[in-house]
Amino acid sequence: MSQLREGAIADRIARIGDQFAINGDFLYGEELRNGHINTTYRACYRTDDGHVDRYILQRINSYVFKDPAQVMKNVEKVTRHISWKVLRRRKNAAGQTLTLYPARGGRNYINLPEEGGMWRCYNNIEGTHTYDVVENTRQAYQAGYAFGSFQELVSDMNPEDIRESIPDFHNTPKRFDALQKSAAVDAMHRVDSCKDELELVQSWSSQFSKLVDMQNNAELPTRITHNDTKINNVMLDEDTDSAVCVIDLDTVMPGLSLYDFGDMVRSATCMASEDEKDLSKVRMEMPFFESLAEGYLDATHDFLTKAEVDMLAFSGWLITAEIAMRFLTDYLDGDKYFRCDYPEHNLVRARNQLALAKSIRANLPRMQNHIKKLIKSYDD
Ligand code: GN1
Ligand code: MG
Repeated sequence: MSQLREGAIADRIARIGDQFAINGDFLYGEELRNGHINTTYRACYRTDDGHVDRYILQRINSYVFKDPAQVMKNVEKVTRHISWKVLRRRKNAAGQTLTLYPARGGRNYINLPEEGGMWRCYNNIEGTHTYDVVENTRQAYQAGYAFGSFQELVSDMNPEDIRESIPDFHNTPKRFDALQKSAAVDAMHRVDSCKDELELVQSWSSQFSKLVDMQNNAELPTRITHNDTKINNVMLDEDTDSAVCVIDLDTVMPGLSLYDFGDMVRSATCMASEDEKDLSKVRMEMPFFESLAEGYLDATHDFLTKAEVDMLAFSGWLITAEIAMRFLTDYLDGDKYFRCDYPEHNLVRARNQLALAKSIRANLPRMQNHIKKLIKSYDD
């Protein structure tokens, strides 16, 4: 990340910052490139009394989020509810939760067509950092604890207040249907390069509807969930690596707790990044899974149902297969959804996630046993 004091991007960051309730002189900006969807900048200002204040400026991708104003309504409610709860519970929690800054015109966001659309401004959570890939079991535990705590924090919100920001976001059978359609259309003439991957996914497809079927039969509760629980969406204290808060709230909506847990298994138990081409490095590490599950259950065992607990291990495999399908669909469609750095990027990611899904699948019995052991320890 380079600090930009002048030039086209620095000018742009300063221009966008001018639209928000920020006080001080613009010092520098930097682009944060760890998400696949939104454009994110950090902007630094020097205040009159000599402090340096940092803010996050973010453009909401309107190809992905068809109704950004609705996304912002959700985000406003969730950030306020969490701030209310955390500030009442924890001393010195000011600045440790996400807060939106007012924009010119009276909203917490502003439409700037000349800057590509809708922008918002958050506080920068100071004294924290994120990891793009997990490095040790402590980080895995903290990620599980952070997202489990998030589920508790939003559990007393009114679900009717929160709208679906992306319909059928984690509907795995629909993701499979979309992939098949894209393969049939083959708009970019890419199907020949991913025949094996399509075959593998096809061979797994009878299991894709498991969780949505259970939800439709009311065997699993619908909760307000995060839906994008990647390890790099957890802010950890930069000295102690303890979880401080979770970010990226655009997909907070009614859903299944299991997809949240599953996405953590996907992103917090493998030491290789989604971009890794050497598939021999792509595997689930059992000790990371054990710590992750422990952190998550420490925060959630009081309220999870037995059916949820029973499906935790399975959910890790399911969402990894789902995301592989989403990357593959985008590859076939011509890379419209995920930010790509080169033409086969989505194919590389899909292959990587399929390798990870295979590794998780091979470990399911061990994962299941570990969950049972943990659950028993709370009963003892
Ligand atoms: C996207 O924005 P980011 O990078 O946190 C995607 C997630 C995927 C993830 C895969 C809104 O998340 O669903 O799991 O990429 N977000 C959206 O890395 O589609
Ligand atoms: Mg995201």
